[in-house]
Amino acid sequence: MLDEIADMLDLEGVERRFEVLAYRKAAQTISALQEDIGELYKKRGLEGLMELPGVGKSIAGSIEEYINTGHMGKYDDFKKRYPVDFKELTKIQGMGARKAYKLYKALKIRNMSDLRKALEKHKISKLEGFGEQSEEQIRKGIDFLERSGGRMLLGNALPEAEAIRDKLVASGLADKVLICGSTRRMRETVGDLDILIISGKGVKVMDFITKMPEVSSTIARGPTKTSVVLKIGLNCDFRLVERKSFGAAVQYFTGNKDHNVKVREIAIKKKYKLNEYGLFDRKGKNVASGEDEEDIYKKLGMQWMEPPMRENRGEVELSLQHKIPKLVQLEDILGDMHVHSRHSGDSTNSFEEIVSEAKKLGRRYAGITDHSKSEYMNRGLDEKQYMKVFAEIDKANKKLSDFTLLKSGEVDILKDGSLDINRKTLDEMDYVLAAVHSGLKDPKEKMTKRIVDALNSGQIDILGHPTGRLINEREPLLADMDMVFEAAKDNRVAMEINAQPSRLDLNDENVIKAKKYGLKFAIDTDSHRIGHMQFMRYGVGVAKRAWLKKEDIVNATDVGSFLKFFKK
Ligand code: DGT
Ligand code: CA
Ligand code: CA
Repeated sequence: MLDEIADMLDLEGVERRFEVLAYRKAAQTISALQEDIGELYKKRGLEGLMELPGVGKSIAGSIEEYINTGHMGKYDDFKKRYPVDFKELTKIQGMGARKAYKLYKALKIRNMSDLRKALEKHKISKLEGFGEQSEEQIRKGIDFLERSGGRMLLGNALPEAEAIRDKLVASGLADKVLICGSTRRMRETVGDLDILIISGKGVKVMDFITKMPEVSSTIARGPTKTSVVLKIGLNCDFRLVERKSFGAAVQYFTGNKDHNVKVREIAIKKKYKLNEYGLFDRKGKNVASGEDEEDIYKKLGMQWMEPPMRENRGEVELSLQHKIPKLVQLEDILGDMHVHSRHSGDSTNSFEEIVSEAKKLGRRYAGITDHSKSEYMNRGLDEKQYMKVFAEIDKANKKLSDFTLLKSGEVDILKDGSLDINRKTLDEMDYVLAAVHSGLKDPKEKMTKRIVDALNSGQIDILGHPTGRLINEREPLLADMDMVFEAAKDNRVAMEINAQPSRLDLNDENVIKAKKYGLKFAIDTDSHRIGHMQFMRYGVGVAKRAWLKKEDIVNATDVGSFLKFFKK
C-alpha cells in the first residue's frame, strides 16, 4: 500500500517527489523486516514503528491505523482519485504507474481485464503517445507475465517447505519427512511442493496437515495423499508412503519426469519394473525395498547423483559410466565476494555485523562491494569515498585474526563500456566487481559491445549478475553471451552466480555454457541485509544444476588463492 501511495503521489507532480521517496523508503524498510510489522507494533507500539529507518510520524500513523482498523485513510483517499489497480498493471514489464494512469484517463482501463479488452480492439495503438510498437510491447509484457504464471521463487518455496517439514517432525506424528520435487532439485522456481511422509498414524497426520496455520484450503484428502493450497499461494502435495517403498517414492517424486523416464527405460532393459512403489524383478519381488533411493540406482548399475543434476541433461549416461563429478558443496564456499555495507545507501550492514554473520556461516573472508557513484539513488560512492571505506576496512582487519575483509566495489559499467571509477581507485581494490545497471533494454549489439569493451579494459575481476534478469519480473539483457564469455576468458574474469533468489544470475543454462569456455565462477549473496548472507545455498544450487565442482569456484578456496587468481 505504501508503494502504491508513492506511485500515486508521483502522479501528482514533481513538487511531491520528497513524499514519494519517503513512502518508497518506508515500503522498502517494511518489506525487508525480519519480523512481522503487526508483531512489532504489538510489542513496541507507535514508538517502535517510528524507530524503523525511513518511517516518520505520519507514515507510522498510517501503519498504526491499518493494523488497528484494516484501513488506511490516506490510501483510500488516493484510490478515489486514482481508481486503477496499479499493483496488478505495473507487473507488466515497461508499464509504470504513469503509463497505467494515462491508459485510465484515455480508455478507462482500471485493471488487467480492461487492458486485455482494449488490446483486443487495438485501441491502444491509436492513442496519442502510444502507437503500434507500444501496444505490441504491452502485449509481450502480458505474455511474459503469463509464462511465469504460478511459479514461485525457490527462495520463497523452500523455507516454507522446510517450516512445514519441521512442524511435521516436531509433532511426533511422522517418522520421516522429505521434501521432493523441483524444490529438492533446487530449480529456480517451483510449481508445487511435494512432501513424502512415513508414519504409522496416517489419519492423524492428515488431520494435522489440513489444520496447519500455513494451509488456506484443502483440495483433496485421501488416506495416502492430501493436496492443499498454502497461504503463500502455492499448492502442496503430501504423500504417505510405506517404509518399504520410501526409497522408490523419493526417487520417483524427485524427478524430473524426463530423468525418471530414462531411468525406467534402463530398468526395463535389465528386466525390472520401476515405479513409485519399488524396483521389482520378474517374480514381482521388490529388490530395492529400503528407505534409501540410492539403492534403486545401485541395483540398476548406476551411480547415485545429487538431485540438482536430475534434469536429463546427460547425467543418466554419465551415471551408467560411474563418472558423476563431485559437485561443489555449500561448506566449500569460504568467501562471499558481493556484500553491501551501510556505506552506500541501500544497505544497513556494519562491518561487525557482516563479519559475525559470515563467521557463523563458516566463511573466512568477505568482499565489501558498495555501489559506485552512478547509482546515485543508492548513494553510490565516488573515488574519495571509496578510499575512506578502504581505510576503514584496513582498520577493521587489524582487529581480526581469523577473518579477512576485502576491498572492492560494485562498480558501474557505463553505456560506453568504461567504468565509473578511475583506475587509481580500482587499483586500490583487492578485486573489482563490475555490473551493468542501466539501459537494460538496449539492443543486442550495443549491449554486447558495452560488456565486451568493459571486460577488455582489463580492470574487471568478477562480472556481477551478468544478465540483469529478475525472475518473473524482468527479462535478461540482450547480449551475445558467447562473445561475453569469450572476452571474459581472455581477461581472466570470473562470472558471478548471484544467489539472490530473484536473480540467480547467471542461471544454470548460462553457467553450463560459460563452463564450456573454461570460465570460473564466484557464488555471491549480494547481501543488502545480514539475513541475505544465507542465500548462498541458492547459488550453490545453481552451481550444482550446472555440475560445477569446487575447482570451478573462485571463492571455494582460502583468501590467498582467491587473490592469486586475479593477479593480472
Ligand atoms: P514443479 O512442481 O512444476 O515445479 O516440478 P516437479 O518436478 O516438482 O513436478 P511435479 O510436482 O509435477 O511432480 C513431482 C515429480 O513426480 C516429478 O519431478 C517427477 C514425478 N512425476 C510426475 N509426473 C510424472 C510422470 O508422468 N511420469 C514420471 N515418470 N514421473 C512423474
Ligand atoms: Ca512439484
Ligand atoms: Ca506435485
